[in-house]
Amino acid sequence: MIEVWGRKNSVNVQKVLWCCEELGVTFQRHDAGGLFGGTGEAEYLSRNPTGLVPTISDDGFELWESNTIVRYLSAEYGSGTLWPEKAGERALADKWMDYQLGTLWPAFKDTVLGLVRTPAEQRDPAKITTSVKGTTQILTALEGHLEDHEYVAGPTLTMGDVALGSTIYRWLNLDIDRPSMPNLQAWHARLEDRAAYQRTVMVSFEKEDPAQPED
Ligand SMILES: N[C@@H](CCC(=O)N[C@@H](CS)C(=O)NCC(=O)O)C(=O)O
Repeated sequence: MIEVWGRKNSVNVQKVLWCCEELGVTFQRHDAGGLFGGTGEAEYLSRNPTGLVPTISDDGFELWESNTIVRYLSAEYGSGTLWPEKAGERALADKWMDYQLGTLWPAFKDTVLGLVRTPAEQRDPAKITTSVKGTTQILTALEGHLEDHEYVAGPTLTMGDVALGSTIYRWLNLDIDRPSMPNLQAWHARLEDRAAYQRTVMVSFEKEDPAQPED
């Protein structure tokens, strides 16, 4: 049985939830992080010393870092689907996962934190503008790649797409200056057709209210 710790409106937790749903593995999620707290407690820190979400346990095997979790789950439960068997295709999926975590998110983070997590009166508009512009520039690489690729590593959905989806969903849905990127938008429309994506990523990414009952 897989357990996932993390609030469901987190960009990184959503990768893991979508991955589990695509793979059809049974999992139990526990709220943690953000207003739910719990990530500073000794029990949580013993699983994940960074105090961040997500964390998983797969029958006692504990793991953190969202893209590493997506790689592990894909390898363990999705060989030939989310985990491409051919090394070249797998490397392409890996490359776009690293791009998401190491290039795209660092540029885009200030936009998301500024517009979603920061009250309007405390925002730094210049910081947000710089982030929006930098993100657009970085996304031209993905837009170009998707001109002749249905999914990032080939003709079918892989872990590469899973790592990118929740970030791109935010880029497409936040109130920001956004140039038209038709290839990226067509790719994202393919993700939107997937029930697992609708259930896990196409949900509110606004601040959660722990007082509200879970759906
Ligand atoms: N590189 C880490 C980053 C994890 C991370 O920054 N998680 C954020 C949520 S997206 C977090 O834990 N924020 C504090 C909180 O939610 O309490 C990963 O990909 O798992």
